[in-house]
Amino acid sequence: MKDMIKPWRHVFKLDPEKEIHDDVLDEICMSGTDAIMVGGSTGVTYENTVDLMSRVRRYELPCVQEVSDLEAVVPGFDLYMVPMVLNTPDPTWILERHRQGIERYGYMIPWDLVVTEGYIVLNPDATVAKLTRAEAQISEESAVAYAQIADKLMNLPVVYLEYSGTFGDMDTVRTVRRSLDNAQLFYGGGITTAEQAAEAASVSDTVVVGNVIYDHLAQALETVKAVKG
Ligand code: 1GP
Repeated sequence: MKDMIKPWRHVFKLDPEKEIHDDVLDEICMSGTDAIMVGGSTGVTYENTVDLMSRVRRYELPCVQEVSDLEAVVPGFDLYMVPMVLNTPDPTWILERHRQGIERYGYMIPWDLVVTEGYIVLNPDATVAKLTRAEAQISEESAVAYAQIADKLMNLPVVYLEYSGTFGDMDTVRTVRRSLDNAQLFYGGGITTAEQAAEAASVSDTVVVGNVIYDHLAQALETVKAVKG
């Protein structure tokens, strides 16, 4: 089951806090993207997540939850992507939330559906950077070192370079990817055009497209072909 992410080249990330009209959701789910990821940094609740999941479930494509709040974990997703933010000095976002979740709900966690993401947050202005107090202004060498902690020391299946809200430094993304042996590299952040999507796809394994869905749907849809050819 966890291996289902391996062939993914393009993923749309939907924020349960944001309204999305049925017609827009239809275009997103029928776009040819490889999967829908449901998640956001703030305002994610059980109710808005159930609502969005059940609407996406009408389509055949995989639908996964990126877990950011314990109270909002909803049964019925294909997989649960669990971030560990590596570049924060605050253990809350590396271990503590995870410990609390396992202590409270461990008996019902479907471990075979859990995929851990080694998150490296690289846009200091992103909500996730502020929330987790990530040290986002780091050198390329540090980003590579964090990625290698995830890949080589922790054996995490996914390294996620999170530039949420701004288009990232593609040289850094390329260098990080070259430093990985096994982890799958997800890139997310600031993709608003087909060109950016193609560029990000050329230096990462999986491209995540978020906000542009809500701002410029037509451009969001173009990113699918740009990534998948
Ligand atoms: C956010 O990485 C994703 O978690 C995508 O970022 O919303 O900037 O596209 P954008």
